[in-house]
Amino acid sequence: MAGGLQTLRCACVRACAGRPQLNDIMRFSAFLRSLARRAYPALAVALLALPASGALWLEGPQSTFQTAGPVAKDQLHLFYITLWVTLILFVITGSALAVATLKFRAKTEADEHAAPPPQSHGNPVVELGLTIGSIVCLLFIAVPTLHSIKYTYDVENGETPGKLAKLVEEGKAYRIKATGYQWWFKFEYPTEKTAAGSDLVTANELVIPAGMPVHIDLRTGDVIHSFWVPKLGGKVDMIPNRPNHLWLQADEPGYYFGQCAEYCGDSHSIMKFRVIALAKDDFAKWLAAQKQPARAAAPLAPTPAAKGTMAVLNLDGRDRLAPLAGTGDASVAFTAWQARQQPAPAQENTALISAGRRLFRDNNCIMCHAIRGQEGIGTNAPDLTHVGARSTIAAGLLENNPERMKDWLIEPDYWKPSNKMFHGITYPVKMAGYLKLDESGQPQMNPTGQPVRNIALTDADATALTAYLQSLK
Ligand code: HEC
Ligand SMILES: [Cu+2]
Repeated sequence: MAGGLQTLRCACVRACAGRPQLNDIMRFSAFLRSLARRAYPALAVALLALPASGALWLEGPQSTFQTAGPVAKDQLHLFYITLWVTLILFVITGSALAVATLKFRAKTEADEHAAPPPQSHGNPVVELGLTIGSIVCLLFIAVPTLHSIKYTYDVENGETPGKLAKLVEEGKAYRIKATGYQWWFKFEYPTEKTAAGSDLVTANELVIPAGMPVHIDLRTGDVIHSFWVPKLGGKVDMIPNRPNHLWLQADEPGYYFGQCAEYCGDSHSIMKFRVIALAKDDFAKWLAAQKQPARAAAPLAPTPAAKGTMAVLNLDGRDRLAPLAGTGDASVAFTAWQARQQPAPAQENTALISAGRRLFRDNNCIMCHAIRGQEGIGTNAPDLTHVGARSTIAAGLLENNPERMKDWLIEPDYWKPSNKMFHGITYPVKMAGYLKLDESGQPQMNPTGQPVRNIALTDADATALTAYLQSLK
């Protein structure tokens, strides 16, 4: 191999200096042949390993090959059209290349020295034929593409705000607003009013009616994000100062996995969400429960006595990639989600819950998070009014169970690097999270160079907060 590289180098040097010597060319082609001898087995191993590694498996929670609604179906159909056209072109040009290479290659020493064949320039039939052929191929792709763009943009017969409003009123379509934030999603229901008269708001788990087109207005609270539910449809960008929208429909009730699909900063890859599609009655029931203020499982406790020491998360044994319930099997996740909708008062510790509610109020949590009907009033972070009824926390990253929630509350930054709960929000308003910020929005440092804590929870604090948040069904 080293000899081969040496040959390559001197062939190049001579090629630049002038005409390469015949000797170099022959040694170089011998080198290429030896490379090919080694490459074939490597290629064969790679081809065998590919399906074994699962890379060619076309199923999974975010597979676009297992569609569950008309928009995703249309997009898959378009993919297949493009695939077939390009595959046929690949086979034709690939075969022509293979035939030319094999049939006309230099087989003997004499061939290597033979004069080049007569050169031809310009052949109107070939040139016109190739041009027309290319146009036909492009049309085969372009026509369905344009059709899909139109089809997937607007709910049928809902192309204008007025027409859409009529469909929504008649119960033929549904409307939702989704806003991306670094690194979570807010979902608003403009047609559903809470008892207090505000629009219903939730986060990270989008519940929709099944079997009905859902128009989703896409906005962003900061940078560009992109909304994508592979089995249902997308992806459309959420762009600052540019209202966008899409529609999708889940044909059957179920649990679907979504993902931000536009790089948006440190924790982009774990900016996920879920879509839960419910049958008509179940959806109505869910809406009625969500419109209720937060469940008051216990009153606000009096201010607690002196604090203990801050909790330190023992990182050993905490697997950042621990699978969520139902990852890969949406029906398990759906059942788990349904089971979370009902409170279980028998298993609740009301003293702990009231202490947690007090801690929530006293630790600034209320400035970022809303808990409707109780102390939380913030709107720049996920709405927690019914957080106990969600199946995931931290934008689809962690399973929502007491252990995981406590882990998250003690050290959010370990789970989601740079997240705004730990580092504080600086846009559109400045709000300190777990770290204290200086005037410019940077973390304040103490003399030893450590960031100053604004929120520091003890282990007992985190346990009580968890009990409180879990009770919010
Ligand atoms: C500076 C604003 C801020 C403060 C203060 C704050 N949070 Fe958060 N919190 C956030 C943001 C932003 C997220 C979303 C993080 C993400 O997923 O990227 C979040 C996420 C959460 C979640 C997960 C919600 C979900 O559905 O994914 C819980 C639970 C939570 N916070 C509880 C608390 C508690 C308890 C406190 C007080 C100890 C607190 N937060 C203080 C901003 C804040
Ligand atoms: Cu994003």
